[in-house]
Amino acid sequence: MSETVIVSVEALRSRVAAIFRKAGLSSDHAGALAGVIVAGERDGCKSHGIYRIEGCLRTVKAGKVAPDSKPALQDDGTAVVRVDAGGGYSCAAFELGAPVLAARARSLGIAALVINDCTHFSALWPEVERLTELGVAAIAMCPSYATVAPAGGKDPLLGTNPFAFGWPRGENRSPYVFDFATSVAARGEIELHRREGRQLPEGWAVDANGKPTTDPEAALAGAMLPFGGHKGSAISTMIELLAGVMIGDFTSSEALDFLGTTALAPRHGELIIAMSPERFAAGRPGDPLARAEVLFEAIVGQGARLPSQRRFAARERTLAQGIALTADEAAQLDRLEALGLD
Ligand code: NDP
Ligand code: PYC
Repeated sequence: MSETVIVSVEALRSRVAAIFRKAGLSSDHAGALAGVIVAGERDGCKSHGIYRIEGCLRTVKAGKVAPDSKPALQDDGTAVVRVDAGGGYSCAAFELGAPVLAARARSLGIAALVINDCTHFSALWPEVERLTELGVAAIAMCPSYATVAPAGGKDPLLGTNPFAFGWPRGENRSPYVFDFATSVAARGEIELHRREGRQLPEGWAVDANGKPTTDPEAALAGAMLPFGGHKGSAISTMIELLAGVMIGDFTSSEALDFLGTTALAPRHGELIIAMSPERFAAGRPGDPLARAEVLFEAIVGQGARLPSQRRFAARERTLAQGIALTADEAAQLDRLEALGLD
């Protein structure tokens, strides 16, 4: 077994933030990026963990993300709250908009946060989880860049378009959260298979000729497939419409045209909808949070697990014992620390 290096969550966060600051990102962006990347390692979500640092740095070096943009809140008191990310990474824009979104959802029952003109590479569960901490249920979605063929087709058109949902369960329980790519697997998973020299499971992708493949290189050069055939394809198309067309931002196809490569983090927008269960259930019998618990207990009672249960267990473990990095990952981190932007 290859050696591992144990690092605490806090120590890793400060090392990753320092790498980003050294590469020219403002402290706000560096801290927000380090927060989501290290949350990925902490929770055992490697496809959006530290391996993403290099792609973020490449995007800065290519001049395709504004390293010191100041996200700007546009709030006219209505149900649609907007943050213009100014071409910067999305994470700081979300941090600015989230408290306003939650407060608006609590007062109106429902509200949406539109993030425009952001560079986006991260998982969405940190966002819906944050909103559950603010007492609201939330749905988050965004396009990506065109890498997925619609069901029945063979050419990349849709993105891996992530879709996440969170439901608050009070202070003493972890929220109900799911978050998945609308492709069979996230592109990050395919990239990790490529790096580790592993074949893909069948059904993930087709090669450039539209033939099924388990070779990660051929999959990256061909097209990924939507999950659930026509059903995933339709959900992914909905995300292009709601979180691309409707919010006046790039679709996945336009994002790829803008960037010209999938080697950098894509520029587009994001849509997050927050709802207050108490406001929706007002005047109806039963407490919605208590009724939700009955449902969760019935799921778990059959021996099934709730989504994010694995993640929360990983979090408990790493917060107590630290994060185990492989020797390669530790060496890569050392190399990145020695680098500046050049
Ligand atoms: P997974 O298939 O790994 O997991 C999807 C969800 O299903 C998770 O919430 C997971 O919980 C849950 N789950 C998995 N197995 C079970 C089970 N047996 N029972 C109940 N629930 C289960 O995710 P993907 O590979 O599709 O996506 C990974 C990440 O990639 C996501 O966080 C997504 O946001 C991100 N992504 C980001 C993109 C972007 O453009 N920014 C594009 C595409 C993806 P658990 O974690 O506990 O296993
Ligand atoms: O893993 O599919 C992915 C992805 C695309 C952009 C960010 N993550």
